[in-house]
Amino acid sequence: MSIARLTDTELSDLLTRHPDWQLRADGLALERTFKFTDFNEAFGFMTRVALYADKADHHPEWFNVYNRVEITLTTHDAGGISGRDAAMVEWLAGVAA
Ligand code: HBI
Repeated sequence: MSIARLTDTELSDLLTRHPDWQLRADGLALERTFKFTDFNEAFGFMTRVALYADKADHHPEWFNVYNRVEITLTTHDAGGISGRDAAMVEWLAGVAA
């Protein structure tokens, strides 16, 4: 299924609103590192994100070690960053304030 990519303006506005996120060097994904108190907090966060991802049918690329969770968002079906990634950035802003 092909999904539309964000326009340059939409992407720029998103990154302005959410400065914790960076654009990957190839411009095809968004990246953010989350730091928690300990592994228990980090994994609890990951559990919430997993349930969101399953419901939204939109899955992060992520890495976890102890209290650190690195999340990369891209839409494979769009070959870049789509509204689904933007929606997840907005949702995550409320989860890990
Ligand atoms: N997650 N990040 C991401 N990108 C996708 O294109 C995607 C997904 N999860 C499920 C999904 N696509 C399904 O629609 C199938 O296309 C795999």
